[in-house]
Amino acid sequence: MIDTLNQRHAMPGVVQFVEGRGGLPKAVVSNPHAGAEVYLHGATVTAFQPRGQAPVLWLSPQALFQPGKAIRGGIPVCWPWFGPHPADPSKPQHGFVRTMEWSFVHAGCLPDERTELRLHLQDTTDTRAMWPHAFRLELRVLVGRSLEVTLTTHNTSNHEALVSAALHSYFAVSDIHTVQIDGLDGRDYIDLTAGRIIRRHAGRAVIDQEVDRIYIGTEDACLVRDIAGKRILQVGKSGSRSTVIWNPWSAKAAKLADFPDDGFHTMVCVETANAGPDTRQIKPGASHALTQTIEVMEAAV
Ligand code: TA6
Repeated sequence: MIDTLNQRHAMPGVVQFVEGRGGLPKAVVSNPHAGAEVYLHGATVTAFQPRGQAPVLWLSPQALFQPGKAIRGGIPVCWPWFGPHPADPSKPQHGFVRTMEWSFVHAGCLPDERTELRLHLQDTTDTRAMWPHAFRLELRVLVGRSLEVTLTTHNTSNHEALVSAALHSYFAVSDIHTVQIDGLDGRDYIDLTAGRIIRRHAGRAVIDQEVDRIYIGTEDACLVRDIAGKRILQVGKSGSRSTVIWNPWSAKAAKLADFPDDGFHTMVCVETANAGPDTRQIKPGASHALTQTIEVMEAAV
């Protein structure tokens, strides 16, 4: 598999394929702007590090790199439903594509020396048993000073499809106690720590307990101010009307086998999504693109 991937897609000095953790194949990108890594498992971006910066994405040291398990960290792809299945709790949380092996279809270099990777996935007998639609998914990753990730859904079936989805990004922060998140002021959110009641957010978001919120009807970028880390992460988006904020805090972190008990101190999820009332109806033959763009701002925090 690795040899075939390198024969077809490697770009000497820029893109190469290696056996990653658990022996799973991953693409390793190195260009003048940044380094990055993408596993074919779940099409999961697990690393992004602009030159001269600390790693931007958080990856659990206890993450499981094995069939059927989602990678804990990086940018898991939640699709075709976000959270528990709306009607059948026996179906996997966050859909089924983050645990499937995607096909790597393209690696290329843009004129500005950004690196473009594309991965595809389409329906199978197993997926149709869980979700009765034909589909083709593409994940495109653009590695530059910023990281641009686009999940495009192609509804190749002959009937409308309801899709909720998320680019479930885990960001590395120096100290969660000094993190502030801008961009959510005045927005309503579904509070999953309080029985999904809807609250209205005012001001900056701080994380001082378990936080699990789906902000709805928002197309705004977020700024993750990592005061202790002396940097700001800008999380921009398009094709998305929901933003999810999550930190498990201590009790829930202790219950997650693939999450260190103290891991909540150095991560926060800011997810570009369409969930709840923002679920998308995709007509037969139509497509929808969900994009998250991550950039380290040079400005002082
Ligand atoms: O991103 C928020 C959330 O839906 C939380 O409720 C929590 O379950 C998190 O996703 C992680 O889910 P996972 O299935 O990856 O453990």
